[in-house]
Amino acid sequence: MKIKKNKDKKIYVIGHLNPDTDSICSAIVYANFLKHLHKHDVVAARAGELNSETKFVLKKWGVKTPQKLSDATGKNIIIVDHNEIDQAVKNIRQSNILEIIDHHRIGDVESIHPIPFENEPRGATAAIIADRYSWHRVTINRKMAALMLSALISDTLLLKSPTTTVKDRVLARKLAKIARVNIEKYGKELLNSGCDLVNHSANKIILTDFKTYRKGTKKVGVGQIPVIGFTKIMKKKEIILKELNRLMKKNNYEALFLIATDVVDVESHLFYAGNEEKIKKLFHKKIIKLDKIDGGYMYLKKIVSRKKQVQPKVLELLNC
Ligand SMILES: [Mn+2]
Repeated sequence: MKIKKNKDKKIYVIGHLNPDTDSICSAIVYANFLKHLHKHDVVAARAGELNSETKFVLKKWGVKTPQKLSDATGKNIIIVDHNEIDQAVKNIRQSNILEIIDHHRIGDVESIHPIPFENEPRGATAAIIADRYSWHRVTINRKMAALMLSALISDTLLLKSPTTTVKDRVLARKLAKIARVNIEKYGKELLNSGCDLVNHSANKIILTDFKTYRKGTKKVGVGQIPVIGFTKIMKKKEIILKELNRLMKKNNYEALFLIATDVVDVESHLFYAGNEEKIKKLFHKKIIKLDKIDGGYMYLKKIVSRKKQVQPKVLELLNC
């Protein structure tokens, strides 16, 4: 691997493609942290367009949208909230990765030099960064606390996801105090702001929060959409299944999934396209089929976390 001569001295802190609130807020709060440690050439960046929930958060707290980085070639990069090449900004292999902070499974991002790599099963990457502020005695101001709390609420669905740890709950209370918000009230407002996606096209519903997982040449993809109640998404079940099948064939996926998660009642419906026998064995749930459409969907009680509850299962599809 050869790195192009690096003229850009800046350090970009950047989250994953199809960025969510945690990816964007983690980039902002970590860039701010490094500035306090007198690293002034650090900037927060993003690998794609903001979703409506993240737009709500940045607007509410008067925070500037991070600059978009479309190609990492020759850049100094700090990766937050992911560590898989398929989820990273384009040409991450041609960049100089300086550090990784994440809360997902260990993926396939490689570095050239030994680098700090902190990965902890926490509710959000922003929670790991909040701890770092404390260790280094960097003050968390109101804005930073609000962004950290927003990321934590977003990734854990108001601390209801099984990814939420005891440390996260304690941290959320501390951050809410600094941000001067009521967690429940603000949390509901935040989660509501992300639930208009269901009104868009099937393509956008599937791909707005979409992750690809790869093993060798095989790959599976999982999108997730937050909803309040399943009425609206169920009206679109035909076009969603058709689009899942189309995208799977077009991009050579083994299988494609869409998790529609009710952020209030903490339950999901999982739509799929792919080998039915294999998918059935993964979840042991009743599959509902539609007339003349491949794929189907199932109801998943109490299942809301892609990384903890769905991804480990769908990855098994890549083992055979
Ligand atoms: Mn995250």
